Amino acid sequence: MNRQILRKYFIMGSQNCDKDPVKILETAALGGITAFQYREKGEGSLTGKAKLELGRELREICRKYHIPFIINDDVELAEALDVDGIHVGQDDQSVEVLRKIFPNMIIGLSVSNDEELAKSPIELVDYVGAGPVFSTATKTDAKEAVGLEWIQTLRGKYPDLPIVGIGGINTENAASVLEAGADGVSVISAIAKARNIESAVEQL
Ligand code: TZP
Ligand code: MG
Repeated sequence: MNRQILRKYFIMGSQNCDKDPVKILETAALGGITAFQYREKGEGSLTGKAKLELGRELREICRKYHIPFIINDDVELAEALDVDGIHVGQDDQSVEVLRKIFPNMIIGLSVSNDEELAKSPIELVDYVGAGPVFSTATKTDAKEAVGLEWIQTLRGKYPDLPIVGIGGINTENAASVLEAGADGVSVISAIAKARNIESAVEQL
């Protein structure tokens, strides 16, 4: 995987949007995001046919702008939307199973601490999501913030592993995440809720 796709990695589902998700993604694409994750999850999120339909529209935008489209933990949609990648957490579909089903797909895994790292098949994933770096209100069941130290620790242990920071990252603190050793920043609210989406993406 080209690690540069992690540089400005936008994550979004309809539950994160105060306006049309399709417009938000298109504006973010124009602004220069390098990857997109469709994460339809949590309170107010779509399911079933509605989730699929929105996924199709967002998939099309990513094709148009040549942005990798990654689905959050949904094997069915991974197939239906012909995605570029799938991202899973520690309690989701196992990476071992995913790698068997999708030998060539980008697979991302969230890793929040040493205990999770110890049971993670790092050799099977293309990148890890490290965090929450800072505290966040976006994910109600997010773990305690792990700080920049967790990025530094992971980078120290895995000099060549593609790493993207997540959680509470914004235009003010993004540079510190890169300085700590991450290849990029993944954000929800810093883009989805930005007053000027294009300039937010530029500043990240
Ligand atoms: N996983 C850990 S924190 C988080 C996810 C999905 C939410 C990040 O949202 P924000 O708005 O960028 O803090
Ligand atoms: Mg998950």
